[in-house]
Amino acid sequence: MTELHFSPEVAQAKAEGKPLVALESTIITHGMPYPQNVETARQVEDDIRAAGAVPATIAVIEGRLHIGLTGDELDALAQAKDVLKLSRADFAVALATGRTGATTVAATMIAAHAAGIHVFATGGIGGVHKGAELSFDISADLQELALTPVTVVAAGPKAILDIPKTLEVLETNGVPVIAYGQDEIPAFWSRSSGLTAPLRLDSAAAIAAAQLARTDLGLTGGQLIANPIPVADEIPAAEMAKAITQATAEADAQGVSGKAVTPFLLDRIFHITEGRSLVANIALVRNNARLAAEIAKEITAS
Ligand code: PSU
Ligand code: MN
Repeated sequence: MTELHFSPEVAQAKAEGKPLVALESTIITHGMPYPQNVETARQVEDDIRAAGAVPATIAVIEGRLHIGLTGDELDALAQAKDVLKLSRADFAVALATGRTGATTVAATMIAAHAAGIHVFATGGIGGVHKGAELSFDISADLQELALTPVTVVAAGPKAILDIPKTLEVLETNGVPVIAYGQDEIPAFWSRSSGLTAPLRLDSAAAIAAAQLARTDLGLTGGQLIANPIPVADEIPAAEMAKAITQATAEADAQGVSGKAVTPFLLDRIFHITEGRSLVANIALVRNNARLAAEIAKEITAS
């Protein structure tokens, strides 16, 4: 069996029954530039601690599955070259061959579940890409939500995706998509998408109770919580649309495909918006971490 390597902080939290929040590492290696990536990772961990829970950043380092990273491990990963981007399909091969890889939402859910962690905070999940009817590019994150019982807090589907198709696939797979505190599904950089969310809940306690009710029913799978970006940090959808259109056209023109699509688009949008997209991204991840901590505390208390 694959051994889990717990950081001292996470090992202690587990021994004491403290609430834990999992964090992914692809956002660090493939989602943000250095040094903002490591600064954000540390800040998000601190936000979770300040809220009374314990962060567990997950990554594969030289074939070992780490649940919680030390400060040095985080620094090294944030600057490392040739880090794999691991999803369900390649996770086990990376472990078996001693590689270093960052975990996507799908792989982080698998690892969190193996470690007994029920709640996970990130920025954005993968979804159905625009043009998927031709490319078939649908993130493995969506089926993972249907399989693995972890509540994932994100800021709603990013507009680089086809949001209506993403919601359809989630519905087909029986994944509850729950907007937090509003009727509309938020769209990552902006609070509004123009689409009503399939479900709405208004408290961390209700979100925790819903996950526990799934387990009681014997249902596999988790929940997607769509937490709107704070008002002060949002970028109106119309403003982002131009950057997204340009980035998507560049990806098409350069024939970018497969795993490279999401990191390519995020990097191009960062440059086209002159860094504004990143400022909003950091604010929403921190906001998601705080809500995830509250949900984890509710689950621990129940
Ligand atoms: N969306 C973001 N930032 C990210 C990602 C998605 O806004 O960093 C990362 C996550 O790790 C997610 C992965 O699980 O990209 C999805 O990649 P793909 O579309 O190749 O499945
Ligand atoms: Mn893909």
